[in-house]
Amino acid sequence: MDCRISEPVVGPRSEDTLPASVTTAVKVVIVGGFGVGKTTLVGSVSEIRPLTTEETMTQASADVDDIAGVERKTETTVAMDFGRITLSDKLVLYLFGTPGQQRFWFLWNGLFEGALGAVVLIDTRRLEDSFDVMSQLEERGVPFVIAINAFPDAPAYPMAELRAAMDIPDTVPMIDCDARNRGSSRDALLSLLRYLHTLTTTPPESR
Ligand SMILES: Nc1nc2c(ncn2[C@@H]2O[C@H](COP(=O)(O)OP(=O)(O)O)[C@@H](O)[C@H]2O)c(=O)[nH]1
Ligand SMILES: [Mg+2]
Repeated sequence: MDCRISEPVVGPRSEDTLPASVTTAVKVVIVGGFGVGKTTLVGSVSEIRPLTTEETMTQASADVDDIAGVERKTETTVAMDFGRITLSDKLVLYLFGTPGQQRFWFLWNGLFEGALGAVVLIDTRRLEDSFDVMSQLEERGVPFVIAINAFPDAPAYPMAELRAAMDIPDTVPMIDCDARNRGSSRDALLSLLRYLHTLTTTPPESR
C-alpha cells in the first residue's frame, strides 16, 4: 500500500497573529505625493510583512508622474500598501498607504471608509504635491497630521515657515520624520493618535 507523508500544515507565523488582549483596531491612511516615502514608512513600522503593490514605472506613466527630484525612483505604487502595528496590548493600527496622484483618487473612496485619520507625508522639495491631497482630506472630513520626511538634499525650512507656506492651521500637528526609521515612523503615527484624541476631548470652538 502506498503511504504518503503529507506536507506539514503551516500556520500563521507567530508575529502575524494578533494578541488576544487587543480590543481596538484603528484604520489609518498614509498619504502624500509620489515618491514621498509612503511605502517606506509602512514597511519600516509594520510588524507583519507589509503588502505592497508596486509596478515598474513605464515610459507612459513617466510622462504623467513628474519625477523631478525623485529621479532614482523607478517604481510607483499603483494600488496601496498595507501594514500593521500593535501600539499597546489593547490597540492595533492598520496602515493603508495610498497614492497621492490625482489619477488614483478613485481608489480613495473605499480606502478612506472607516479611517480615523491620515498621516500626510511631505517632501520639502515638492511641497505643491501635497496641496491637492490636503484639500481632498479636508473635503472628506478626515483629520490629518503632517510628517515632513527628511530627504538629505531637501531644503530644511523652519517648521513655522512651512506651516505658513502650506497654510496649515496651528492646531494641526507637524513633525519631522525619517520614514526609513521605525521609531520615527512610529512617532508620526503616535502624533496622529494624540491629535485624534484631542479632537474627541476638545470642543470645536476651542480647537
Ligand atoms: N533619505 C530618505 N529617503 C527616503 C525616505 N523615505 C523614503 N526614502 C526613499 O525615497 C524613495 C521613495 O520612497 P517610497 O516609499 O517608494 O515612496 P512612495 O511613492 O511614497 O511610496 C525610496 O527610494 C526610499 O528609499 C526618508 O525618510 N529619507
Ligand atoms: Mg509607494
